[in-house]
Amino acid sequence: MSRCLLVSNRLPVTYDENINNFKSSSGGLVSAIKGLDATVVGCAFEWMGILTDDIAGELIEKARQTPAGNLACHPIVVPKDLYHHYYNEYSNNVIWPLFHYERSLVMHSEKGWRSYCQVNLLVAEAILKESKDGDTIWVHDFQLMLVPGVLKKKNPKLRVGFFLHIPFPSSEIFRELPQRKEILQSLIKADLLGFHDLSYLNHFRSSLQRVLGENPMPEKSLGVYPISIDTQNFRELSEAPDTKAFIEKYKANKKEMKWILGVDRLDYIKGLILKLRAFRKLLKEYPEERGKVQLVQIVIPSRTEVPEYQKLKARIEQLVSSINGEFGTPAYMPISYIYHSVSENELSALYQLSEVMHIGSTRDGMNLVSLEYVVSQNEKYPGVVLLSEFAGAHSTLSYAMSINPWNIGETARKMKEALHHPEVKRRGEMTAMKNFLQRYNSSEWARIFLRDLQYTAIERKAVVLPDDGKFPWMNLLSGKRVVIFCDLDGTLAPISRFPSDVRLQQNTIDLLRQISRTTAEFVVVSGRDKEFLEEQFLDQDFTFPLAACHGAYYYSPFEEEWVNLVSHDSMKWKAGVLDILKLYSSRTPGSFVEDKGHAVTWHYRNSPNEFADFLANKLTFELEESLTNQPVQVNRGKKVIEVKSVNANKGYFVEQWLQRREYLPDIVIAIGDDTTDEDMFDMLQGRSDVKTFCIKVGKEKSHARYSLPDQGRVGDFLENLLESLGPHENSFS
Ligand code: GDG
Repeated sequence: MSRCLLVSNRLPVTYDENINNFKSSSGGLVSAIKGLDATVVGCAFEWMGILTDDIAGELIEKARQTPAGNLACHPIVVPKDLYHHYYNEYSNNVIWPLFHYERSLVMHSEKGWRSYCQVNLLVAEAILKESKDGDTIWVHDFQLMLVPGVLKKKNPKLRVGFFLHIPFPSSEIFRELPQRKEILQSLIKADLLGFHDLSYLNHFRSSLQRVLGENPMPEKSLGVYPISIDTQNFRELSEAPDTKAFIEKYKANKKEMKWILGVDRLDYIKGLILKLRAFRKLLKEYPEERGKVQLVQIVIPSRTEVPEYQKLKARIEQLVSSINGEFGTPAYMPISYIYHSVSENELSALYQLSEVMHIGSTRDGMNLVSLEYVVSQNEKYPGVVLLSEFAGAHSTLSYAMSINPWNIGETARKMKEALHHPEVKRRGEMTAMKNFLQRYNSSEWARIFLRDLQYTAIERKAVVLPDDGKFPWMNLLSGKRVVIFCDLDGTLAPISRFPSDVRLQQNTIDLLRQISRTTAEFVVVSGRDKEFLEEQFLDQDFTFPLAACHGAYYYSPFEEEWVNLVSHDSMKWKAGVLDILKLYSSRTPGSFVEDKGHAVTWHYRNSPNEFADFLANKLTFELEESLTNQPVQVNRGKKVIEVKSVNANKGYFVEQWLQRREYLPDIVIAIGDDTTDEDMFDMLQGRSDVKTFCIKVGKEKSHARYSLPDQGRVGDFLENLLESLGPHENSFS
C-alpha cells in the first residue's frame, strides 16, 4: 500500500497539561480525516503538521509517538514567534477574512507575509526530507498555499495534491490581495487542486485569467470534492449508551418545547448576530411561538486572544441577554446560550433532540455540522435543516431549507415554516440526504480525490515520433483488436485561416480508405458539427463512425443516422451564452460565433491580437462568473473560447463508446492536437483494463505520452500505422 502524507497547519493532536501528553483533537478537517478507512482509500496515511518550539523537546518526541486515531504523526517544529506572525498576522488576519468576503477586517502586514513565506518553506522542506519515492503528498488549507510551489520546484517528480477547506472568493475580491500572484503561482503547481464547491473552482479559474492573464492549469488538475463526514461513526454515536443518557436527561426538561439548534465556532463568518436577530424577529412577528420554541446556541471558543473575536463575543452575549430579557418569563428562557464545547455524545444527543438545525453562515467553505445533524436524525421523527445558501454544504444537502442569512424577515419566516414542516415531508427529505451521506462519506471523499490525483500526469516528456515514422509499440498492433480515436482539425487536416476552408487532403483520404479496409476500427472524434463531418466523410467510398460536437452526437455507419447523446434539459444555458458571445463578436473585427449544437464558440484568430486577447480575458471571466453551477465547461483553445455542455466531452464520449461494447479492444490509440483532446487522453491513460497509446500533435504541453511535432507528420504516422496493423482480411467476429 502506498503512503500518503497529509499535511496541515496543525497536527490532529493537542497537548493536555493534565496528562502531560497529547490527545486527539477535534475540528472540521480532523473529523473528516480521522474517519478515513485506509483499506477503502488504498493509501496508508501519515500526518505532518506544525508544533511550536515552546513545547519541550521530549514532548515533541511524544507527539511523534502519539498516533491520531491510527495515523502516525510527524511534527514540524517552528519557532513560536514566527508561527504567531504566520498564523495570526497573515493566515487569520489576511487570508481568512478576505476569502470569506470580510474585506473590512483584513489587516495587511509585511511581516505577516514574510513569516507566511518562511513557515511555508519550512513545511515544504520537512516534507521533502520525510517523503520517499512513490509517496503522495496531500496538503491542506489556506495556511499552506505556498507549499505546492516549493515542493514542485525542488522535486517535480513528487505527486502533490492541495485541498482548500475555505471558499475561494470571487476574483473581484481575490485580486485585492497584494500577494495574489505568488499565491496563484504556487497553487497552479499542484498536480490536483480541490475545492468544496464548483463556484469556488470557477472563481479560481477567473482569478488565474485576471491576475496571471492565462489559465495554465489543465482541466484535470482542478476538481470539486465536497468534504463529507465519518457517517458510520455518527450513526454509532447516536445509538451509544452515553448519548442515550444525555437524551433522557434533556428530554425531562425539554418537554413540549421545540429546539432550534446552533453549533458554531465563535467566528464572524458563522452569522451569529444575524441568526439572533432573525430569532428575535420570529418571536416578535409570531407571538404564538413564544414559550414554545427555544434557540439552543452552542458557541465554541475560538481565537480568544484576538480583539475582533472578543468584540464579537461581547455583541453576541449582549444580544442574547437583550432577547432573553425582552421575551423571557420565569418559566421561559428563549435562548439557551452555551459558550464551551460539549462532548461528542452530548452533541449527538442535541442533534437528535432538536427539531431544527440552523446554519446561518455568511460564508462557510462547507460546514460539517449540517451533515452531522442529518446523519444523526431518527428515521421516524427527523428534523429540518435551515441552511445558508452561502455554505458549501448547500450543494450537498439538496433537501435542506435554504436561507439568505442577511434577510432577517425571510429567515424568521423560514424558522417558523421549519418548526411546522409536515412530518411526511421531513421524513422523505431527510432519508434522501441521509442515503446520500451513507454512500458519500469522508472515506469516499478522500478516495475520489486521491484517485484523481493518481491519474494527474507527473511531468514527463512525451516520446516524439522517430524519424522512421514508427513508434516501437506499433509492432504490437498486428493481429490485435485495435480502435483508433482521431481528431480532425489540426490532426487529420491542417488548420486553415477560416474553419470552413478546412479539407481532408487527397493523400490522407487515400490512407483513410486503406485503414477502413483493415480490421482496426477508426472513429473520428471532432469538435465540428454534424453537417461539417457529413460533408467531409459521408461522400467518400469508405465509412467511419463519427462523433460531432465533442461527442454530443454520434453517427454509426450501420444505423446510418445521428444519435444525440446529450439531454435537452442540460442545454438551457445556451441561449444566454450565445447572446454574450454575439455581443463580444460584434465589437471585435474579424471574429465570429459558431453554434455547434452542444457547444458555442467564439473564434478570434483573424482579429487584432492585443485587443482580441484583452476581450478574450474579459469574456472568460464573464462567462465563468455567469455560468457558476451550470453543467458547462468554458475552454480557451487556440484563439477560440468555447462553452460546451460537460457531457459533450471527448473523454466522456470515448468512455461511453468503450462501455457500450460487448468486448473491450486490446489496444486503443487516441490522437489529437487540441486541448479538448486532452480529455480523451486523460480518460484513456487512467484505464488499466486496456492498453492505450495517446498521441499529441504539436509541441504544446500535453498529458499524452507520445507526440508528433506537427500536423505534417500525421500522414507519415498513418502510413506506418497501416503497415503495422497487418493483414487486412483478418476477422475477429
Ligand atoms: C473548516 C471550514 C469546512 C464543533 N463543536 C463541537 C464539536 N464541533 C465539531 C463539529 C464539526 C467541526 O467541529 C466543525 O466543522 P465545520 O465544518 O462546521 O467548521 P470549521 O471548523 O470552521 O472548518 C469549514 C471544514 O473546515 C472542513 O473542510 O467545512 O467550512 O471553515 O465536526 O462536530 N465537536 C464536539 N464538541 C463540540 O462542542 N465534540
